[in-house]
Amino acid sequence: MFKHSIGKLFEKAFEETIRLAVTGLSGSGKTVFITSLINQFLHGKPFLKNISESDFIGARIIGNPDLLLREFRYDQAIEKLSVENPSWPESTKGSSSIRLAIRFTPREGWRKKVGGSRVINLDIIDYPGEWLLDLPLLKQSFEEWSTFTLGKCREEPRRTLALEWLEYMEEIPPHHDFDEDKGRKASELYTKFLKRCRESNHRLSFLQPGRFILPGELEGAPILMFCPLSKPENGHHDYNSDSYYSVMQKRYESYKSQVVEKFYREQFARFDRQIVLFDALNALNCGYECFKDMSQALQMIMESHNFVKPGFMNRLFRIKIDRLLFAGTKADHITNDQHRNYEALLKAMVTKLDNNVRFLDIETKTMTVASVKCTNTTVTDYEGMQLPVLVGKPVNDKKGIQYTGQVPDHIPRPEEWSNINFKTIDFLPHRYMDNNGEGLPHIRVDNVFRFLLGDKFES
Ligand SMILES: Nc1nc2c(ncn2[C@@H]2O[C@H](COP(=O)(O)OP(=O)(O)OP(=O)(O)O)[C@@H](O)[C@H]2O)c(=O)[nH]1
Ligand SMILES: [Mg+2]
Repeated sequence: MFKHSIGKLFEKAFEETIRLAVTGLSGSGKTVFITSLINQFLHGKPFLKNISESDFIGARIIGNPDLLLREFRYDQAIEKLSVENPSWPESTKGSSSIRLAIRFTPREGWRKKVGGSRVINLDIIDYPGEWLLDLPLLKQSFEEWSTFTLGKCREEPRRTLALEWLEYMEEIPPHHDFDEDKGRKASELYTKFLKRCRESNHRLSFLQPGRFILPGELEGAPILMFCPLSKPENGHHDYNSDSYYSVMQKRYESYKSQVVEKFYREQFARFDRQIVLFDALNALNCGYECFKDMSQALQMIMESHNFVKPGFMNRLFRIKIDRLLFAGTKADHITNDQHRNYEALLKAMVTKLDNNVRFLDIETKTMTVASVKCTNTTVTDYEGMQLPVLVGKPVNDKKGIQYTGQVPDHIPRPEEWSNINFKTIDFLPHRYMDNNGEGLPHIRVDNVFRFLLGDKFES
């Protein structure tokens, strides 16, 4: 009895909260991943038993830990997967969070000796990877950012996609007095250009500022009304504080301090662990430009974790993240024999970047996962050859059997792209039936858990 109440006391005193951030570019699979992770916990015994020494007792959702964020709607996502004709959860905007309380009895350590169980509050925060692409702005003046962005717009495919915006900008001499309507139109056309980049066949990822595409609560706010602008030429030294250039410069600086810096200080700096999801298979599908652009975006995302490095960033904020996982998603879009190549490709992408970015005190890893497995691999006879193929329910295609080809095991060189015989398609999820007590089918979500959180459940 006495041991029990002491145990309760200690349990409360040592209740731990861990903030796990889940990020990735739009469509990378954040919502589906979080849904699967929560679902595995709620059906936790088999999921946890084989990944930690702890004695799992149970887990439950206890709402939203962050009053400033929307709640992550697990109930809606699982409902979509559970109905007769299941579909994927809707695309989400901005960030959201949810808290899971996980109760377990540690098998080791001094806490075990005082008896009772332990509770870990796992706060999962879903936020757009696009917002991490804004970090470099903190180091760039308006002039530098404008020069960099306008330079990128001189190259295809951006050049064509930016045409409407660039033509309009010819009507806006930077040294002229700012006109609110024209300024708004300029920023709207710039936003349209960014969205076009993302939605075109090229599916570009390196798009700044991130809030222009995913404004969250800032939709329509004047702080988002600016765009890159050339500095007035030499003959126009007389531009004043009411000119287009000056006004947009001021808004850019406000965006940096009131949006970008605020996000890093108030959210990012409080994360304990982070997973960055990216759909490298889709980038491969879309070709060289898309893949190159995604790699560049990934580099920016990696750099945003590098604050512990002494220097400029260190003065702004220090981050707590000590484990960081780069996960290639939708591994069920390829046949089993290609998983090794997918893994190697991801490793190559991250290692290449890792050479440029030193992670001090952050343990990093790459992994390929399928949060919700929708396919199986089988072998079929094709012109006398035994071909591995996927069997599942394709989204837009009646044919249930798909040959996806070879995933390159390295970053393809520009001249190799024409030889890539790889194509993935989207699949629908199978109906999820909760009544057999099992979690959603997945590939390696347990490994993700083990790397990101396993240590927290040991003692
Ligand atoms: N086959 C398969 N498809 C997946 C998986 N995860 C995500 N998808 C597909 O990818 C799409 C996007 O997944 P989401 O989880 O909504 O992606 P997101 O990152 O939350 O996207 P936004 O909310 O738009 O930022 C889904 O609608 C599915 O089509 C997976 O594990 N397997
Ligand atoms: Mg989402």
